[in-house]
Amino acid sequence: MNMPKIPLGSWIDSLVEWITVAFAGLFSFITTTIDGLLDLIVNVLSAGPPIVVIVVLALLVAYTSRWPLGIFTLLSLLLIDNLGYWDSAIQTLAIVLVSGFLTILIGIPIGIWCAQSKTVQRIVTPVLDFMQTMPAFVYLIPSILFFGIGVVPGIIASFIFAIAPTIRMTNLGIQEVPRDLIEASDAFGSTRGQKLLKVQLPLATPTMLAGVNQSIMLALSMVVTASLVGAPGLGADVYRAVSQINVGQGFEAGLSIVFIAIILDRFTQNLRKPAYGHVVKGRYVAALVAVLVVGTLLVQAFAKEEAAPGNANGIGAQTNYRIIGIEPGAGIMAQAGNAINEYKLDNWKVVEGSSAGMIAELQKAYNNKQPIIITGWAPHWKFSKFDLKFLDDPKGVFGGTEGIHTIVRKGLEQDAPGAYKILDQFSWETGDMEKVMVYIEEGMSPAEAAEKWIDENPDKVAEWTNGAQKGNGEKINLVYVAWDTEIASTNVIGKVLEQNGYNVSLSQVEVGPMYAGVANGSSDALVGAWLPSTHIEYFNTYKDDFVDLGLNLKGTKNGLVVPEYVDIDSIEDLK
Ligand code: PBE
Repeated sequence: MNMPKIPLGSWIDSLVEWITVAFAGLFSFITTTIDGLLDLIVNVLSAGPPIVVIVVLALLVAYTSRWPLGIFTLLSLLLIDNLGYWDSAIQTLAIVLVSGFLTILIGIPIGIWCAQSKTVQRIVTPVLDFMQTMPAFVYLIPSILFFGIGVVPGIIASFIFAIAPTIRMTNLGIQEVPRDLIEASDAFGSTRGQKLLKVQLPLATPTMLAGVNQSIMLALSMVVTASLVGAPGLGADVYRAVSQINVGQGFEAGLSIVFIAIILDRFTQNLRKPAYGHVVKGRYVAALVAVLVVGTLLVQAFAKEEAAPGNANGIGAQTNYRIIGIEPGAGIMAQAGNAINEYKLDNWKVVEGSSAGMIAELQKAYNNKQPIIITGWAPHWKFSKFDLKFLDDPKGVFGGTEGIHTIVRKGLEQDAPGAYKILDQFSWETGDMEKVMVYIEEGMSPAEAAEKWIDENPDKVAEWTNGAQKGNGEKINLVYVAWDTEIASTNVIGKVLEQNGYNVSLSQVEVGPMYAGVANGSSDALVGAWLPSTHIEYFNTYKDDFVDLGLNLKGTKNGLVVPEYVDIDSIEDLK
């Protein structure tokens, strides 16, 4: 029997779309609040020279967790600073602290409620199970739509992923309060509130804090994931290292995360009973920290008044000086970085994330007619769906028009001559590729779209397969990055190879790994080498270890792209 597919995915899509519109006000409120909170923490931590902040933090950790951990904190933070990851570490710390704060703010009341009502507990428990088992990646998708690209969707996703232990342990802690103590407090006629505040919560505190500690550690484990949607910090450093295959940088940033994890873990474990609590009372230390924080903020507030940036209504102020970028390893990201230098756009930054995240952000801005600047490339379906324009690039930083090459591993010609020939003869035009992209954008799966295009263009395909010997089920692996252009081309050529007797698999990877995979022979080919400028670094790194089969498409273009309604025309206008 042929059961129709239940359209669960499209129901969720419509639901999310509806929520995005209906609660737009709420979401922008949340975004502003969280952003503000983060800025606050980052500002305080980056106020003085790193050494001062590091010493203060080390003293604080020593106070709660004894001097050896204080020394460890001192040395490890100094090392982080020395390696050049201090700013990232501050960002990461701020992200984790805000997620932790939100978990306490929301998790503890829910935990208390669960402890007080069996019905609530029965509803909440499976929800928590669901939240913890659903891959955290999935939360990123609606988060981008609701909160836009940047750190906020990352925090929200971390928060959803991390809140469960706080709720569970609060509930558990309160339920574990011995019956006789409850009976005693009842016998003395205490109200529910008194019972909760004076008996249950104090006795439950150690268990609750164990939950908070776990939540914070879970939030920290999310920082790399969060960087996919543009959250800055050590997570982004790790992601960038993967994207560019930079082993050393990956290790350094990873090590910094480990240090921060150890420090945060011990610190939160000992917060309730500071190791030197008998020497100085906890509340004095807390008061001192509060004075330091507030003092720093006040000083900064005064200092800022004077240094207000130039044009308050310019495109920079309207877009928060953000250029919405894509995967950190993409060639266009390096070009955008160069553009910032060449055009002296000192205030501007390029937000790292993913192509899909960039599109979501574009869609959102476009719907609200808000100004936005993205890193964009053609061919791309976005030009047929939205009214967009490239900003002029008088200095030629984005390399003018170029093309896309096919690159195969050494030895493919001998091992699978037919496949080699087809890959070599593969060549099409921007209009062809655009068609496939539009089919996909309209809802077809990439494989279906590729098949449809192949059915519609038998002549072109015949030229590619002309004279190629049929395969005998040999395995061919194609690597690609999840850029719309490469999704289209790789699926089309993959299908063609399959129809010619090859057993084709496609692997989606990051940019660096795409090149490295073909160079070390673990993958057979890639059809997404943007040359001569976009991928020149990768190309030069690996060029001796693979075979460049030349162009499969001409006339591509990279640059900064804005919607037509944004009234600037050149990158120079960003100044
Ligand atoms: N792109 C699309 C890629 C190549 C394909 C322009 C985003 C890049 O910048 O590396």
